Amino acid sequence: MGVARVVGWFLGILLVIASGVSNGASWIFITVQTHAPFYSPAKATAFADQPIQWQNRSRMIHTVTADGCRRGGYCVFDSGPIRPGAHYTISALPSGVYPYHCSIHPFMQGVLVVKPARLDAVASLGFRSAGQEGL
Ligand SMILES: [Cu+2]
Repeated sequence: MGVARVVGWFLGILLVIASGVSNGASWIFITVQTHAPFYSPAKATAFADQPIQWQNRSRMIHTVTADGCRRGGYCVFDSGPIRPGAHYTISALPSGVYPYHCSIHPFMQGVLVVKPARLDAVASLGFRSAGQEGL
């Protein structure tokens, strides 16, 4: 009886964890803080169709600014000031590697790696085979 109850509890907890993961998997969360790593995780990986949200958990204003903005290149994203307790969300990004920083505190640096969405991968396969037919 005791064992069955423990097993039941365990399965229940597994269910809760599994449902939490399935809901959470569609979002990537990055914490913004005043101590290293300033963006946690410092290197985050997402699929192209996953929303990414930075949450400012510090008591200072920060930004999430793609390095390209600083170098006068293609400015993929720039949050502008994110107040304490506020957040910044990007709903989707093309696949690529995006180093970024805080424009107020340039020593705050992070990297966002965006992988192709699985749907994109299927679509590109279809496109490739269609192109071969035309040759
Ligand atoms: Cu900052």
